[in-house]
Parts: sequence; structure tokens; C-alpha cells
Amino acid sequence: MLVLGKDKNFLAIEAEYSSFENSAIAILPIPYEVTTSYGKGTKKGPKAILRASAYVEFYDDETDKELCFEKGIATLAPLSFKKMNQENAMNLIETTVASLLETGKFLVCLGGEHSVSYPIIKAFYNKFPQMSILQFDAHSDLRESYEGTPYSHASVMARVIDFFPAERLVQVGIRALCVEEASLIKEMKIKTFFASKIRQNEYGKDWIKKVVKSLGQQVYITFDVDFFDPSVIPSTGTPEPEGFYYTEAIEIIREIVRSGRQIIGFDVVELAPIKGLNHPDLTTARLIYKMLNLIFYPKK
Ligand SMILES: [Mn+2]
Repeated sequence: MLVLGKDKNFLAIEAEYSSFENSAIAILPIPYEVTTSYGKGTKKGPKAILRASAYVEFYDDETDKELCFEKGIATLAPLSFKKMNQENAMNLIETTVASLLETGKFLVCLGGEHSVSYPIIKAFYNKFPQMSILQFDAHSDLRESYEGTPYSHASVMARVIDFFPAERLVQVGIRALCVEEASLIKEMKIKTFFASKIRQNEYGKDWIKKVVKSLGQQVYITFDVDFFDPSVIPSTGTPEPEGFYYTEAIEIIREIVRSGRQIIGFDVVELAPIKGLNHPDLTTARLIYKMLNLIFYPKK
């Protein structure tokens, strides 16, 4: 398995802690971008996250651990999609993820546009048929198709519920959708937590607990960084106001772990780095390392 060295890998760590054999965690960069509609540049997301990760501390004060040295984190060579049509690209992602899942390592995928989550989730669902999905996102991504393609980033969750039970999909942070998506949510009994309702206390003060209670025992997370407020992450394809803070995202992850649920893997997508603006890249890298810390050292 081809892995990236210290100069390019997640956290910039030595081979001893980042070889495939020595690592409990594998990170797969998927720099795929075809259908981004507004801002472009999600293709450069994985590289920017990896570059910024060199400035993330190894030590986490909450867990009192240096996870990367205890568990090992291998960063795989990025997938390459040269001259590939969408269907072949989706197949490549699915088969790669499926074979990585066979190794038993904890897998983190880095987008790329959100459409990459469709083949990733397909592979996870094959291995974990009981799983629920938690989608952090500003958009519900439930359009039947968008700009002529059913594999658009704006349709990714519509493709997922083609094969995945819709009532096991939980969405949080949603604040931009069309009327067809709104009726699909009702019709298919998708559990959507809207930003406006969260802010107006319609789910109550313990909305985070409610989000988590909607999930089953095994949870796959797809994290679109436009969940965050544009003041936190301006570097994304389609930023939307009335977003969320880093602290709120982390608290949701904490609550999942606290509840005894198992997070089986996650992807982080849609970071479109802006040259010279470093904090969104660093925030995303930290989000990933923090999630891993909370998952690997559960505090109940
Ligand atoms: Mn999305």
C-alpha cells in the first residue's frame, strides 16, 4: 500500500508512526471535483488539509494522549482520476474503500466534492448493514439530479437513499434546500435538524442529544465543511450563513461517543482552499484529529 512520507502526510509524522502496517488509522485523499456549482477548488482540499495538519499539535489536552504515536496514522497516496468518467471514478472510490475496510483499519476519507461520499457510503454499508448516517451539511443534497448529472454534489444523499434506508439518515445544520427536497424529507422520514429550528430552540436546549438519539448503534459520518458558518470556514464551494461553530460540531461527536455509539468511519468534504487564508485548512485538519481522539479514547 503506497503511503505518503513525513513531508506530505497527515501531521507530518515519521514512517515509524505512519507506515501502513504500523497504523490503526488510514487516511485516503480523494481529490475529485467535477460538478461543483459555485466556487471551485475542492480538488485541492485534501492537499491543503494535509499541509495544514503539520501545524496541529500531536498532544490532545482533553484525552491527555498523543494519539498519532500510540495508534499510528497512515496517509495513503491520493486517488487519481485522470480522464475518467464519473461512473468509473465512483467505482474506483468504492472498490478502494471496500478493500481498505477489509484491512480492519479505521478509515477517514478526504474530499473532494461531496459526491465522493456516495461510493464511500456504499462500501461502508456493505460491511456495516446496520449503520446509520450522520450528515453535517448546510444543504440537504437530496436533489434528484443537478445540472444534468445524478452524481452531482447536490444530489449525493439522493443517490445514497437509492440503496440506503432513508429513515436511518440524520442530517444536521441544514439551511438551504429546494421545495422538492423538503417534501422528500417528509415523505421518506429523513431525520433533518434544520439550522433555523436549532437556533429558535424548536428542538429544545438539548438539541445535540436529540440529534444523537436519532442515530443507531453504528454511525458513519459524512462531514461537509459548509456545515460551519462562513466566518469559520469561508473556503467552501457554496458557503451559507447561519452556520455552526467548531465547538458545536465537536460537542455532537462527544455526545455520540458518550452515548456508547460506535463511529465506524467518516469523510470530510468540500473544503476549497483559498490561497493565503490558512485558518479554514487548519480548522479542518484539527477537526479530523480531534474526531479521531474522541473516537479512539472514548470518555463515557
Ligand atoms: Mn454537501
